[in-house]
Amino acid sequence: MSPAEHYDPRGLEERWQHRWREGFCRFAQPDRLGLEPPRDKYYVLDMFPYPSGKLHMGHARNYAIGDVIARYRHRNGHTVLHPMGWDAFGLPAENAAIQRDIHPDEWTQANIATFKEAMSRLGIPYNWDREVDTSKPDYYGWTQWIFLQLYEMNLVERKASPANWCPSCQTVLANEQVVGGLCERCDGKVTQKHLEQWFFKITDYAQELLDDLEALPEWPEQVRTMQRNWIGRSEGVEFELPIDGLDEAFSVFTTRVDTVYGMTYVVLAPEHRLVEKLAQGTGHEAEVQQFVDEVLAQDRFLRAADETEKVGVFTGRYAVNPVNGRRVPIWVANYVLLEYGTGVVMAVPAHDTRDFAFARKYGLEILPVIMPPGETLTAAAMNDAYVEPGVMANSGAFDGRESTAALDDIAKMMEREGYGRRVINYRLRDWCISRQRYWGTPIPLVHCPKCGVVPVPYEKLPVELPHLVDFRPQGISPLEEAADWVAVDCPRCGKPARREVDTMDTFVDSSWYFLRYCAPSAELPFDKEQADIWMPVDTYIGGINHAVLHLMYARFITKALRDAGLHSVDEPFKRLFTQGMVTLGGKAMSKSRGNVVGIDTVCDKYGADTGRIFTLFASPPDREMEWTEEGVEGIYRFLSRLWRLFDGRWELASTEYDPDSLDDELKALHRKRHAVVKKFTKDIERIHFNTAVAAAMELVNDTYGYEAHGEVAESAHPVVAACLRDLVDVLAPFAPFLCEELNARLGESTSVHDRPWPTWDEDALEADIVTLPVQVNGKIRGQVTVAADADEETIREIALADENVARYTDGKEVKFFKVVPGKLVTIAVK
Ligand code: ANZ
Ligand code: ZN
Repeated sequence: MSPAEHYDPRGLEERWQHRWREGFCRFAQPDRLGLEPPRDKYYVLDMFPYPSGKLHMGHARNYAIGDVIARYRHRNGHTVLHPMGWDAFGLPAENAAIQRDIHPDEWTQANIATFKEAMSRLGIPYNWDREVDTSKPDYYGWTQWIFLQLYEMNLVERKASPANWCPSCQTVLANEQVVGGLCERCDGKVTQKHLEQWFFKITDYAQELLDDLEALPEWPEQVRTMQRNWIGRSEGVEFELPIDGLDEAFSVFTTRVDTVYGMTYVVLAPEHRLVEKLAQGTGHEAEVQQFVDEVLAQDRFLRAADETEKVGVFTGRYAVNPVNGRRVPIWVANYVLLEYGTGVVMAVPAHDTRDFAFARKYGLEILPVIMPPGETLTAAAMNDAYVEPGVMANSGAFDGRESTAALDDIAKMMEREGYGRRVINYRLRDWCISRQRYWGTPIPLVHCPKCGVVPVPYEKLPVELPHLVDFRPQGISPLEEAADWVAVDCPRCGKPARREVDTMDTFVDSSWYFLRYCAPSAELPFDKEQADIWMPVDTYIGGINHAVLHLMYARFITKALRDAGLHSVDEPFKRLFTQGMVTLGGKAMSKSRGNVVGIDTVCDKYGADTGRIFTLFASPPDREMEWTEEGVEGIYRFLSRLWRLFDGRWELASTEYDPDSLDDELKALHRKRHAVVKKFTKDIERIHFNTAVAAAMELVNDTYGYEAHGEVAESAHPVVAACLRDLVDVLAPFAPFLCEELNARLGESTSVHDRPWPTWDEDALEADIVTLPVQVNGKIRGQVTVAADADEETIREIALADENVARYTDGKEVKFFKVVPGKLVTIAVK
């Protein structure tokens, strides 16, 4: 035996890094895809990072998940695409650059270099020949190209609208970027600002975006639900209400037209165009104006929140309920939003919780029109709204009808009489894509005094971002400062005109990068034929924080580009996997919190393999995992133990043996190794890596166990040799460096990472030993392990001799003894 060598991850990992790069491993070649069309493609995609700050173990976990899947698929004969790139534009880079007083481009490129280095230390062989950098003209020129396509398709619109404005970031935000009234980026309070903005008409795709969620069974249900809620489809009725004494009418949107006879007042959003006119001449003008001003100064998001107190004011006017001619007072209240439905609500306090609270507060009438089965509600006795269906009352010809059944008939009546119709409403709003920031894709449009808005011709793309020295936000777009750049001849009439100075939301950049990766092209944003081969992404891995934003936008852009004829897939991501956070001290690792463990630190101390396995083993990959020093050390010890198991017998004897000729102990080992291969196969497919690794640990233990009292020989027993070989095989995607080393030392001359994935023998798994729980007088008291074909007599003997069982049976008379084969032993004693 050779003297024991220590497991030295540093030297070993560096050595393999080198050899792989030199061509030893096919999978490690960055240009491995070549030009051949893939036979059985598999597209693994990790959400690309903002190259800001340093990579930490939270990132490492994300990328390790993708790498395990990629390696596994490659070894199963797939042509695997696993690309990486940089979401390089955007606020994080810009803010960081401002802080350090360097240019965002310089800052970004420096980070990209660091990120790449860290990824290579982790041993992740991305298809670097497909790398994208969204801040480079050869990428953002195509983002502009796509903008122009959407413009031609009438999916781009300029709207003056109250925009979400973040005073601290000095920019407009999309609704999706405002969380509970705060800026998603800086947590600052968001205000409203009236601005002309560019929008993508994502609402044109609302129904398809909703319907196609059904075609995504491999997405987490939670994410699909969040998307469904964000789209917020509701079916209802819109009908007109004439205004008493005014030649005006407005419409209301309701999902509960069955309650229409119970409307006792109506409520307008404070921003509604008719508010001022309604109050005119009623003597309520001043009061209404003051109320509106107050509400508009309030936060638009908190305004409608459940916890917010509902406040309002009477306009002095009345509307007429078209179904029964009743006059009802018109109010203005904070809880009605202009952007939803028609911005007017028919209030039915008896059956709507918000309306109920409001009516009680202001002494407005409450009229129950839906009765719980067998009950009669009276306004005075009600403590809250009755929101369930029931039997209609106080509803004219509909009295006595079941409310859910009558709903449709009331809608039909309104349609017949010409003042109402059935409509579908969506909560989804159009996507505001303009930003008053520097570090983004310039919007390829020109404003001409004569021709209006003129798109930049395709052949003039890219519209390059000028290199600005002072790019700090000033409330207007910093690009305004680049006078030479702004001044341009109108592409249509040739006269002096001005470039659009807003840049695009970076979510536009990330809404199509997966298409560029799989089908790079010099003539188009991506090649159609290649895109149709590679798309959809088979597994997409990223954070749950993108459940609505990025994933909704990417789905929309994919559909729009399909409709532009650029490719033919409906959905970009077949399976979505949302990984859990890595926490330190119970909080998600983050640079801003300062609780990060850097990849370099871990690689220096323990090696990449230990870091990778720890992040994948400590908990299921979709759950949080807490980074602990003891935990990493545990994994390091495991890998050292694995190393020692191989040590001294690098030249293994044969792994051939006849399973029928094995003694019990070797047979158990034989069963175990097949079970482990099966477990890894199934668990990698389900992304349950932690249980797979646990099974490998057991096999290591069992092998040591056999060795401890088995024959210690110069060359291992073929079953042990086969165990070692299996361990190398199945752990290779997790610990690529160490397994490559062990594989080489076993005498293999080719890379384990290019070897076919091992198979298992289902027959080997059949246990011929069973463990049966033993019940005494109805309670489980112990268990017995017996041969699967043991007879009742044998089982009885073993069961009664078991010390746990004996505690309840000793000295007592056995009245009853029964074996349910393979399941249970039942004993009754007295
Ligand atoms: C009368 C009614 C009676 C309502 C009742 C509900 C219960 P979803 O399901 O989310 O689409 N609504 C309509 N427009 C609104 C606006 N701009 N701001 C605030 N609330 C508005 O919600 C539809 C319901 O929300 C509508 O149905 C309307 O109240 C209210 F027993 O009409 B309902
Ligand atoms: Zn012009």
